[in-house]
Amino acid sequence: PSTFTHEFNTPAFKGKVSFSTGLFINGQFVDGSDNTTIDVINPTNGKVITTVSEATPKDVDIAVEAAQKAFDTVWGLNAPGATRSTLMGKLAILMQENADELAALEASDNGKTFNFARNVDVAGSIDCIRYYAGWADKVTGQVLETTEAKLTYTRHEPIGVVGQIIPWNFPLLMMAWKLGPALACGNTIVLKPSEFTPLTAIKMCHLMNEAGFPPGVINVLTGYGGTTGHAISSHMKIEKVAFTGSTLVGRKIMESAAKSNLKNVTLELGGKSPNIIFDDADLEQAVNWAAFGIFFNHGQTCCAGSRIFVQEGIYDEFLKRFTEKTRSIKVGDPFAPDTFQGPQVSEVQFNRIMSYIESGKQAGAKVVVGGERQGTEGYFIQPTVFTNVNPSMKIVQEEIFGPVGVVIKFKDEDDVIKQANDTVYGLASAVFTQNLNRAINTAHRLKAGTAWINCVNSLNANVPFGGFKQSGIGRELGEYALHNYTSVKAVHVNLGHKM
Ligand code: TXE
Repeated sequence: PSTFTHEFNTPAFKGKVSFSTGLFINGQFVDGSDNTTIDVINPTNGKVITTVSEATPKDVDIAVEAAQKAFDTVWGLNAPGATRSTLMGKLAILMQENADELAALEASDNGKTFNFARNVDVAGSIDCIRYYAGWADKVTGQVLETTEAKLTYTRHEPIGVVGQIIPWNFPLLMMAWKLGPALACGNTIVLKPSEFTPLTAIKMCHLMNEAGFPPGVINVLTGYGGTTGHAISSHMKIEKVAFTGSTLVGRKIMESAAKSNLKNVTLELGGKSPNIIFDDADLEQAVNWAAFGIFFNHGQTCCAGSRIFVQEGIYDEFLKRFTEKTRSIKVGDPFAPDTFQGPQVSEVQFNRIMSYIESGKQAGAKVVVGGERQGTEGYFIQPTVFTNVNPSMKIVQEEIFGPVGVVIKFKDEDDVIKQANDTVYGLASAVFTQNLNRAINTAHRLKAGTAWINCVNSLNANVPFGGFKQSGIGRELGEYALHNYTSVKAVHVNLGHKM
């Protein structure tokens, strides 16, 4: 397999990084069976950073076999929870020791800033692995009282080999969200990172070997969605698939699962989350959070607060301040210390977002700030705010997944709840007000898996995350995510009932 070698010499991180970029199967780095590779692109300039091996459906078969063998011999019911917990704890420590390198890799192929990568993605991933390390020896069933002639209990058994397909917006974090609960429950894994951002996933394989995970417990296949991803979701020997990505592909995953072995499916999909700002909100805070809500991670956040609803009494003042705030956002080199927003992840995404901006302009919406590409090289886009929109516009209904927000005026609580819930999505929502009753009533009436009050984009490893409606099925994080990775067996023991 090829090797990625790079000498980082940035203000944030200096040092030589070098590792093999093969497929990770059975604890080894190997070439894909067709010997083909995928170019990894630097989104600041469109140039190739390195190549990684491309997995074929045959490689998926090989990885599944390795994962099954590991499940049957050294993992699953053969590895006590304490053993799994210890290994996961070691992995968290190694991630901590390699945090700067992981952040530099994340910034390189994703384009997010080194600072956010280090303080959000890497830090959150370490928290997540550590949190689930704590669960590994606490996954238990229940004893259920039935009759005195019976002992009845449940076992929460690991499912077996699970498939996990993740996106490019938070490459390491999404990997951690997937690995954590699956490993804690004793499953073995075949994971596919996004073809756009494979570097941190491969680095993690080196760390997992160093931590001492037995070969085959975790297998990572870099490959494309339509081939490698499809081979995972339609595999007859994979009993469960977990996916984060677009709603379009989420449907395909369910279809492949239904057409193959009816594998269990969990999905974390898109969103068009409302951010509601009432007249009595702390205006400065509301402006700051609203900007963070839509522009954090360049808008490439499934829970991005992309529809900003502002009550009529403060609408003009909010818009003035929000426009100023948006204008002040520093777009540029991900490794520069004061950059807030780097390039979008890929040319495809760049073009998609620019065409949404164009469609907003064509439909008669008003650009109050931004609305253009930034610079002439790389995939940079100006933070953009639209007003004068109506509910039928694509920019109001569809997930743009870029630094583009719409600001919409509303009258009162009933009006805004109706507008906010007028979407096929239901991932997240936010409310800004200093009135406690209004805050909680609104949060309860919104149809979304998360409701933030006076904050946005706030996540914790022990708090569940996931969508209502077309934003997904199942919950990640917290104790809730463990349910995705166990099969519940009911055991009935006869204590003396005679026939
Ligand atoms: O996502 P895809 P794309 C949304 C966002 C974005 C849009 C398109 O709106 O603009 O999706 O992004 C794998 N079988 N989100 O096209 O294709 C693919 O290789 C199995 C929201 O990049 O869904 C990658 O690993 N797998 C989102 C993963 O699916 C397939 C995060 C996600 O890619 C496959 C990303 C197939 N047929 C995008 N086709 C979120 N919820 O956070 C692709 N893949």
